[in-house]
Amino acid sequence: MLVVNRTTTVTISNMMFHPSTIRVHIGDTVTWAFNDQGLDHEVVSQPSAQQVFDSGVLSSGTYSFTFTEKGTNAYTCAIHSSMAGTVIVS
Ligand SMILES: [Cu+2]
Repeated sequence: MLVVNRTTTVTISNMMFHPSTIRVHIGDTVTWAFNDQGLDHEVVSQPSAQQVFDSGVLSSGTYSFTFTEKGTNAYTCAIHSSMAGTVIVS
C-alpha cells in the first residue's frame, strides 16, 4: 500500500480558523498559519481530543502537528474561547 503523507494548512484570520473542520489521514501534518494582523492566538487541543497538541502563544508564523492516531480532535484558541476547530483523522 502506498502511503502519501500530506500537509494541510489552516489559516488563522479574523478571529477564526479557516477551514474550521478538516479531514486528514493518519500521518498527515496540519499546519496552522497565524495570519491575523499580529493578534496573539494559541491552538490547543480540547480534553476530548484524541491527541494532545499546543502551539503556545503565537502572533505570526506557523505551527505544525502530525496526527498519528485515528480519531477526532476538537481544539480551540486558548486566548479566545469562541474560536473552535476540529481535525478528523481517519
Ligand atoms: Cu485566538
